[in-house]
Amino acid sequence: KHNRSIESYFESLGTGAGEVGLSKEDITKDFLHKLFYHLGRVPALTTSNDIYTAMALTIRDRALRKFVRSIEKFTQQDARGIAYFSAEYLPGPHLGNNLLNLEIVDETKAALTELGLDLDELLDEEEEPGLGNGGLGRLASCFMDSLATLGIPSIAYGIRYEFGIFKQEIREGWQMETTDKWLHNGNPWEVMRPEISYVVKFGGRTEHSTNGQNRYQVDWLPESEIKGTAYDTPILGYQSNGIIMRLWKAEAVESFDFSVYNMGDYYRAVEKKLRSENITKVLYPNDENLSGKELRLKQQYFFVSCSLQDMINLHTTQGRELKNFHEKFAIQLNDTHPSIAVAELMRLFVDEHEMEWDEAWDITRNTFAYTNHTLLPEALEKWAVSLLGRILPRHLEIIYEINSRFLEELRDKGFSGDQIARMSLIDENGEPSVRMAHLATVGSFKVNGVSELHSRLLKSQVLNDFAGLWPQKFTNVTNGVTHRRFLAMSNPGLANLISEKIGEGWLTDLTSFKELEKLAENEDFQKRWREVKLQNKQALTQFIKEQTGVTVDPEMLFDVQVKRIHEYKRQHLMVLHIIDLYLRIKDGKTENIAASTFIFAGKAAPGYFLAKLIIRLITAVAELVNEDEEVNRFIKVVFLPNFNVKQAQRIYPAADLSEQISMAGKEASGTGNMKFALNGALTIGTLDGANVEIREEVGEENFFLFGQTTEEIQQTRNEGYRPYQYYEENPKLKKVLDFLSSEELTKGDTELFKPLYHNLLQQDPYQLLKDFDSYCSKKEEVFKLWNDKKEWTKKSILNVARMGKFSSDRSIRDYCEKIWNVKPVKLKE
Ligand code: GFP
Repeated sequence: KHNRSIESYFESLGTGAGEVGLSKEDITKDFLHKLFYHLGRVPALTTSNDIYTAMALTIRDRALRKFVRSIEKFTQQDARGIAYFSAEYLPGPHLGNNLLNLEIVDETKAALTELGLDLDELLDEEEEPGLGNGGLGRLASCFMDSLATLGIPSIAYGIRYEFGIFKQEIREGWQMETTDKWLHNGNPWEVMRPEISYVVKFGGRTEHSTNGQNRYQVDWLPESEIKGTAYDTPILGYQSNGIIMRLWKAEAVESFDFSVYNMGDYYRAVEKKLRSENITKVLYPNDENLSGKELRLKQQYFFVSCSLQDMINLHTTQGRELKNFHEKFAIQLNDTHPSIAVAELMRLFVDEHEMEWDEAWDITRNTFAYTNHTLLPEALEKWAVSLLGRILPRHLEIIYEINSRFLEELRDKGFSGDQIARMSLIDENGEPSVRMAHLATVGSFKVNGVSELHSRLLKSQVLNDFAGLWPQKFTNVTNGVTHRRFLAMSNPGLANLISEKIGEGWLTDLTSFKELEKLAENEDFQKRWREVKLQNKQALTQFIKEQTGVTVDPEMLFDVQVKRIHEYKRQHLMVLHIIDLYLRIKDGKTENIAASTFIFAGKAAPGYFLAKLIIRLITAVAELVNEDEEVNRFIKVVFLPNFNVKQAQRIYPAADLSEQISMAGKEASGTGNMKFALNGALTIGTLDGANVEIREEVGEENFFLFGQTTEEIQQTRNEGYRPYQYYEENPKLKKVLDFLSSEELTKGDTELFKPLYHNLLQQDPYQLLKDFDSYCSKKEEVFKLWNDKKEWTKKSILNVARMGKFSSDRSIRDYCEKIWNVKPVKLKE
């Protein structure tokens, strides 16, 4: 291609032609330019979306400029690059974050003010890409932020879903799903790359032969082919350059099947095109039974194949040999969703690039690393052999080959028949299926969990046999969150107060928050800390009013649980306690209750009946409580519809208490727990996921711990847990549970919550009833402490001061050191 440096190209374009300035004047000029020449708007007809789009394009230019610069530096450094493979991303709105990272918030605000426009209104205008379900996708995006900030050469590969996670509305108390049209106004942040596209095959059969050079050759004769085209979004780092998020969109290889078209069957030709595009149409919601979801498997394979072909292309066009592939790239598999990549890379090496199996396997196994995010058996992906063989016939052969060699190795090492059956890539119980977590484990050089506890349980439970075989392969990287988005950007009040005291170094080094410890008891600082919190609560109060019509009092304790709705996360445990409070207030026993607003938000998978019923329960309790004059002086309940990143950014800064109450052993890490604590909320939580480490860091005296440990849960189960016994023996709990079928709560439809009631009394798989008392008594402590403003504030400050570990910068440094073996490249200009 060319070897002139990008810099010299820009120079040859003339002074400043390649540069985009960062001053207020530069921004104004470019913004108007975009509005008139790019969008072709005249002032009288300009809509607020036009204004937003023009500003987004103005800022994107600057982001791309940074990205181009980093590509050049990375190329010069010749460092190992990281490819992050994730079927989900939740980047959140880009504009505000890019302004922060470019350090031009004030300049942009001033430019807009001069034009009579308001930056906050513009920020509100942005539709966020909902390309993920929850924690997993948001983690991927936090990692992008840190990769970019730390200067790690990296690329984030994924799927450009046309419809992301559904939009949630509440109608008559129930969750209703509507489609998410995040692209309906266009997407100014992405750049379509028609020249970067790859063909992906599906179905058909394979043909085995020996070619002219006596080489065993397999040809895959597919039934159909689809083209994947790259859409690039620059992701900036703070005071650093940028990386790219490359998402693939599916298209027909040819827009029309001309043979069909010529025969006059126009509609069939169009239909074929539409069918191809279906692959990237929609994101699958979590917690649905995916088995048999052919389209989901196709999505996974589609994005993985495009990404691997792209990487091979990047590698070879730079004149490198494939045998060095693993030295130049590490691929991080974000859960099992992209794990078919192990078989695909083997296919590309062996079938398309004529590499010998052993060499190909060696390179493959030194390229991939796998992150596990859950121990829930229903979430560990398996694909029926029959389905996989029909969609990806060649991959099934490759998986069988990998498996037969692997099982041979186990036999040689003297593993028992039982162990071998357990470890096999093929599950022979019932309908034979491929265990994707086993494929990912066998095909990776490292496997990690996402918190200390989770990594330990991963080794002792789900992947126990593998940990015995390859102890060195297993490691832990505790999750982290970007404190730039979740504090600097979304809580400017607190960020400014902190910077005033300790400077701005924390933006790239969160451990410097330690310095705040000495201010924890300073009265003046405490006062200002509380003022900031109150302002944030006032802002949320207004938002709650707009969204739900409910008026809340910002002086009340804001007690918050926001996350996907799932039984294991136990939103309903919080509800049982609220019912208990309601009944106490009705009985006139209001002493010791701190006036509280309970705030919930989160989506339930559309097919997950009990999760949707939990939402219905929350809204029923909310209605009952909020309308009752006797009660609503003490408590209010709010369910905020359509939880997403944008909303999260309003909620965390305003929370006083963070609810992290999952059953121990079920939440792999949690990241909301970190975002709350970072914003000064105290946590009530179990010893689950990263709660354990948060408590260790902030100090046990600054954390409200309750509930059984993982071991105790297991013991309860072993002893034969009988939830009904707790119901019978605990009058308070009985009263609360019976209330679920009361006329008052159900407005006469007393059957409404019976499924939940029976579930709790008969199985209670997440042991709510057993943990109920412990939770309630911890809440008493919370109420007591809330009345002691100084103590509460002190603990709040100490929580923030000790959050250093939970920056995603630390997580990414851990990945660099423990897994990828790469060093951050300092790119600061
Ligand atoms: C999953 C796990 C969480 C974990 C994230 C990121 O998130 O415990 O923090 O992945 O590792 F369950 P969700 O999809 O449940 O939100």
